[in-house]
Amino acid sequence: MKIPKSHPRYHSLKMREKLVEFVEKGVVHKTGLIAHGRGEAFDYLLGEKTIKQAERAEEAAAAFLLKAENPVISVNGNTAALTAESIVILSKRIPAKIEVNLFHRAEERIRRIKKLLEAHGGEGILGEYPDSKIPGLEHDRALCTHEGIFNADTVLLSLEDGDRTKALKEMGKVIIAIDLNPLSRTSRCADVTIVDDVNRAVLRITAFVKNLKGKNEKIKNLIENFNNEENLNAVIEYIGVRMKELASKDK
Ligand code: PTJ
Repeated sequence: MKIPKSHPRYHSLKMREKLVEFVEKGVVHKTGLIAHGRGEAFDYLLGEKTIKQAERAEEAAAAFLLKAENPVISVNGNTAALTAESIVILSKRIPAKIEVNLFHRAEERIRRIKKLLEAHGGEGILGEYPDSKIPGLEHDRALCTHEGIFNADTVLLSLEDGDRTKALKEMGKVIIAIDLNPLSRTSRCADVTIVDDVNRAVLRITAFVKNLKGKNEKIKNLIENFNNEENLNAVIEYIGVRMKELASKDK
């Protein structure tokens, strides 16, 4: 079905189509559609836009990524399908390594995601040949590379499972999470939680990286002044106020 550009939910419907296409291509796991649906519901509550609390977290994320010695961007099926091109641009601008790290690990899917990132100019994509394990996690979810996620001091992850986020945090890493659900375990345990759609978030982090590069004093201040708990609580409050406003409009 051709979606007309005038449709009020054009972007949202296009994203759904893209995800279905990438399930068929073997990039997105079929449960990725369910995960996306949950994200959409939260995005709807936010008004399908980047709110100022998200922007604050995006700027702090850029500061942490620029300060890091070995920053790694962890990419799964959904993130690859939705943002392959902008993830590659971000990785080059920081610069940061990219590692494919899956919840439902399957070798063929890792190769497909790697190819997709390479088609957008990605180089040295890690994840296909893991040689390390994230401690405290069972099964293949723990597999990672020493050069990448295992040795990273800062990890940018998106649409991530709470157990792995917690395990990475316990390894002492700075965790930057993109997650539309401000209540998820990942959101609660990250150092910087960006409650925004992954597409919008990656583009904004990239713009902030460009602006902040070389401004060490500003980077230091942003890192020192960012409080994730406060920012997340402000997001929840924002949703609450918005719901009340919408409810009173209908009366
Ligand atoms: O490709 P794999 O095997 O690594 O699997 C990836 C999925 C996403 C299937 C897997 O990690 C998973 O099941 O994730 P969860 O536990 O459902 O968590 C996904 C989180 O991302 C939820 O809190 C959603 O609200 C959020 N989310 C969904 N879509 C978006 C999003 N956050 C930002 N942008 C989105 N577009």
